[in-house]
Amino acid sequence: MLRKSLVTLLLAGLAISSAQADTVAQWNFNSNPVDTSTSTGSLLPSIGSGTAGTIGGVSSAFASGTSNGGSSDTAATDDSGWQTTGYSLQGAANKNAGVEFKVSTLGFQNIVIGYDLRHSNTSSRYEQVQYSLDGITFTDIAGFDGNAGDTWFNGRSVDLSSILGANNNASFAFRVVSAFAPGSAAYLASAADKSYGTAGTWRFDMVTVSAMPVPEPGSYALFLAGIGLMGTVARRRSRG
Ligand SMILES: [Ca+2]
Ligand SMILES: [Ca+2]
Repeated sequence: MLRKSLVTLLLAGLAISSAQADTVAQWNFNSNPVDTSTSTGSLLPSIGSGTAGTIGGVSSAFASGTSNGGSSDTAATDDSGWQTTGYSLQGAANKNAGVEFKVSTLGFQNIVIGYDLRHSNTSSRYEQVQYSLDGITFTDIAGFDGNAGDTWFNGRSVDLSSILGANNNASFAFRVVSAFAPGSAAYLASAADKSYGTAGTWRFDMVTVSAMPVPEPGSYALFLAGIGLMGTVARRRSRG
């Protein structure tokens, strides 16, 4: 009888540790309801809640999420991406122009950011991802190289599980901004045979925040109780 309840308790514990990541928020930028134009879309999250906006003088519109190979969005029709342009002048404002997302991670831990991004020929080749724990101060966390023009780079992923302050945080935010080429003070164009230009575009799709639910205190207690009972049984057996 005791052994049976121990097994149940341990299975409960295993269920906690092997839980699947949840999608906290996601933007597919598609019109809701769908219409017949990819140049219309939505900045409201398609899953969860949060806000999306531009920074550093960047302007935005909507454009096809399927052209040039397309993003990972599986929408069969009316698949839009979030088109951004008006980036910083050459040699100016490194890591200041791009997009910003605010997503509360209350109730979640082990935060992972993902996105798809189409680089135009003359857009900044280098992307810098930054996170914020207070929505005000942003810190570099990962950089990406978009080394081709008119091309989608899908599945960008940044694991923030080592940033404990990102867990369970109502003020969590992140940015993707244009960055100078490494070791230089100039933007490089995504296409090798083109020059960087402020009219270059970055087109985002499937911006996603995923995470693990913070286990309920009760589940932890159950799991620890199970381990404790196992220890007691083992000690009794070794004495017997
Ligand atoms: Ca549309
Ligand atoms: Ca889309």
